[in-house]
Amino acid sequence: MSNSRVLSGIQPTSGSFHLGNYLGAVKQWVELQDSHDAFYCVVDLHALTSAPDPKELRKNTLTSVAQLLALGLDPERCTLFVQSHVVEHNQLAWVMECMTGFGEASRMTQFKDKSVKTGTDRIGVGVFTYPMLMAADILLYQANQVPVGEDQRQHIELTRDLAGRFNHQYGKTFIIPEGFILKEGAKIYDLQDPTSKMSKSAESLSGLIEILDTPAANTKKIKSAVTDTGREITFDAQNKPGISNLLTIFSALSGRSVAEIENEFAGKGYGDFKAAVAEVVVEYLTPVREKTLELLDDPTHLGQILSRGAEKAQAVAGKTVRDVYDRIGLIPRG
Ligand code: ATP
Ligand code: LTN
Repeated sequence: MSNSRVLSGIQPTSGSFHLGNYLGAVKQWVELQDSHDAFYCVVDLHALTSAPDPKELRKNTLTSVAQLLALGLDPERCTLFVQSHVVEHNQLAWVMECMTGFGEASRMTQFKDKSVKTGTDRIGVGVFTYPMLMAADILLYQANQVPVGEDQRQHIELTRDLAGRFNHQYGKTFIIPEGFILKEGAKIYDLQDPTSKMSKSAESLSGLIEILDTPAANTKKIKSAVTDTGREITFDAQNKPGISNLLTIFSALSGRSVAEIENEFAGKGYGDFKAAVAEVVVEYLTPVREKTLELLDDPTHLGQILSRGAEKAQAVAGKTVRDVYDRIGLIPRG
């Protein structure tokens, strides 16, 4: 393991992660555990910006943790914790808010998009300050790299600006993190609308492969995936987005190259191909689903893992906050 540190977070905003979350984010997290000092958090405070039902939030937080473990995060090889268990996130977030310009925060596209949809009167202030909490998540741990999807690039830029601004004003305190923006190839599209990304906010769930859905449900969704005109199984994102998306999924989960799969299915029909994709997906996800359910059956064990994760995280975060408070002139309690 190198000394290089990575940190990333995922929101507990649904009852199951989907295949896009896994192939676009969590799969890389699992790989980075071996090469980096890795910190991963389930960002429940960020999830509050969508005003979740308390019972749902509790359930989704534990289910997120269980899925991350089932997908391959290993508490012996990474630090896995829940954001709200480490109070330093809120402490540093406030300092970051005080260093961010109103105009600067107003230019964040995620906020702009959401305020157009919700209306500026009704949008929560938490959506506005979301990027400063995210900056705190990253800077607390002195992370060198932050593995995220393309949609988070602007937030990473803000984090870098804030870290630089703080260092300039108060002396070198923070490592300036680099985005580790995941490759376009890791983007998975909706099975029914293969030009839009697979997303839990899609209008219909029929194009979404959920990690925790039953094998029968996922098989059905794959078999009714939209395909393209023509009959060849070839990768052509422009003209054959449906088949290309299924090829990406098949390849990522089987570890076989797209060319190899194209060869195997030369001369065969879409029906055969979709049945094979369904088989690979079900074979991959069934043990993950079973492991997740097994972990959820033992909340005491999950609690112990999270408690140890929070302790390890807090040891690092506490040190950063003490240093920051001291530099900005907050006196210690004594
Ligand atoms: P929403 O669209 O409602 O914002 P989402 O389903 O895209 O939600 P997020 O919680 O925003 O999920 O994403 C969690 C992680 O999964 C992020 O790192 C994101 O980049 C990644 N991710 C989400 N959807 C996809 C996808 N279709 N392909 C690849 N990566 C994805
Ligand atoms: N905003 C991110 C989730 C997130 C995050 C972080 C990612 C919150 N804090 C810190 C990386 C580092 C998202 O919506 N995917």
